[in-house]
Amino acid sequence: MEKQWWQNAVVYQVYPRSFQDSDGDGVGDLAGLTERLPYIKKLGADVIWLNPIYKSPDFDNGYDISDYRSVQPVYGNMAQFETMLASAHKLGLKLLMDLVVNHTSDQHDWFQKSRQSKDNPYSDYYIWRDPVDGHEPNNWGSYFNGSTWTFEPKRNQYYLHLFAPSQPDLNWENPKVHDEVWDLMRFWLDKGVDGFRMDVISLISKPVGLPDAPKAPGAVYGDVEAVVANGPKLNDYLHEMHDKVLSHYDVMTVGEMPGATAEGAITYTGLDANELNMIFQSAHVGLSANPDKRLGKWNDAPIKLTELKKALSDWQYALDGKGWNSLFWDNHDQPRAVSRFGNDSEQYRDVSAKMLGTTLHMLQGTPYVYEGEELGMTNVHYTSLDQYEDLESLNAYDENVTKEKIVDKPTMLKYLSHISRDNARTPMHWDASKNAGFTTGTPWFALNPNYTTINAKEEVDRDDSVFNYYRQLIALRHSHDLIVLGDYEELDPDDDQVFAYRRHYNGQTLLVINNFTDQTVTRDYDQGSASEELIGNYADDQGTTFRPYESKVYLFK
Ligand code: TEU
Repeated sequence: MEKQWWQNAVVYQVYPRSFQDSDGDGVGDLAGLTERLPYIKKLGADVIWLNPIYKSPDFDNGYDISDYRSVQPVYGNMAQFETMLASAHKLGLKLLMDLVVNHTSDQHDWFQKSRQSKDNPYSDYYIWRDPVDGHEPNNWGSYFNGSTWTFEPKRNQYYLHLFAPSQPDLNWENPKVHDEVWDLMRFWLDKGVDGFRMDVISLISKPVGLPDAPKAPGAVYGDVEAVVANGPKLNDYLHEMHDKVLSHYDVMTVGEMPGATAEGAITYTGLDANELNMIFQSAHVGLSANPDKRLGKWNDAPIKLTELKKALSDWQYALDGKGWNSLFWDNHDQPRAVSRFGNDSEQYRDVSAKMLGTTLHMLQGTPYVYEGEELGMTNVHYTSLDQYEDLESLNAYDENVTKEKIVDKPTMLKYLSHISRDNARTPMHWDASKNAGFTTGTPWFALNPNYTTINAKEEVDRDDSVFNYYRQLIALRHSHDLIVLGDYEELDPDDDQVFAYRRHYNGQTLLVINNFTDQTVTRDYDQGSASEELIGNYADDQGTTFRPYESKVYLFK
């Protein structure tokens, strides 16, 4: 198959609330993003994925939409959206919107009507069930803790919400819901947007009969993902979406798919699947899950390199020639990459951030850069609960410490500081001035104090910065089909210090060697006979010696 534009692309993710404020209200906005487009262009990205900017009561920072066709006033208005889109296009940047259609906000007009009675035009837009023996209809536990069911006295029924009670799940069994979604997609596509990132799209088709989910020992609720992900009609729904909407536009799509398997991914992203272009799967970011299943992601244990290599390599092999990978270290739901997979100490932050960039950007797939990752921004290292904003983090604390007493307070605070989504949500560091140039007002969320040393102004101007290293990685991808399309060969999967792999394409070979430790190690992959060294994160080359977090990429022709 001919190379597609989205295979060659690098995506830059903008979390609008924390990117750039233009009017001093402390919240990032569309006009602020417009001002900063040249920065994204300078980095060399091709596409922007913009987290939700729609009208929302903001219980989950925009993932609870109350009107799909209007802009959240704090972000600006439709005219400012259109200006931003036109400016992006003028610079040659494409724009992906976030499509959140597993659920709406409970403030959405559809839900406001649906909850009134069992016989109004919106009654079946959501998933309603009668109580069973006076209780919830099944044992499902929500992603944001507690039951997935909330009782509505007006209907004498429960409604389903896989996330917060303020995020009721849409009923995809109802064809009217499909038509509503296709319409709202066309609304944005007709404005000229270039595609969608689809929120938890693997969860939209619920299993027949909504059976109980398996429960971990000692858990109050069942593991909903195990029974809901990749539901029976998911392929049909995605096919219909492609047929009725996507196939009529030249767009890019990426489905966020909790619970994805490689076999499933091939059916969704297969090159002839006519469903999605690629998915986000979370094998590598899920590795730190707590062995006590009740605690889910909450843990601070280090990740074993051999497991990380396996998670990434399995997906490289599985999709090669059959589907397409999305490559990411972090996003608005994950801690900062350098703090989690690298080393954010003063000594190693810079070099380990570059090493992580090298590891990821030389793989097969479409790389995603989350705002600030290109600067090596770090976790914020909070120590007290009142510093957190994110409902997932606060609910998890409440459940695990206060209600169920599974862990004590200091332990949970350690977990939060390691893995909370808030680590990624502190405002962007533009310069060393007050509030990092993010706002002239009071920021909605406190900045990471290290902005005085880690910021875009300093890095854009310095040749050997993380920013300029990412720029080179992106430029390399754009100039080598080998990096985009080459097949993948992992070297020494049992090596627990170095992640090395080769890529092969049209008689050329790429050799990528990354030292994931703070030790100096020696490795010989015959790099001495390479045609050239394409990139490395130390100024000089010491042959088979790899200094702490050293990365090298060689081309053999
Ligand atoms: O996240 C989906 C999801 O599965 C999250 O619960 C994820 O596992 C968790 O945040 C990891 O810590 C998407 C969005 O990306 C997220 O921001 C939303 O809160 C969520 O859906 C609900 O819309």
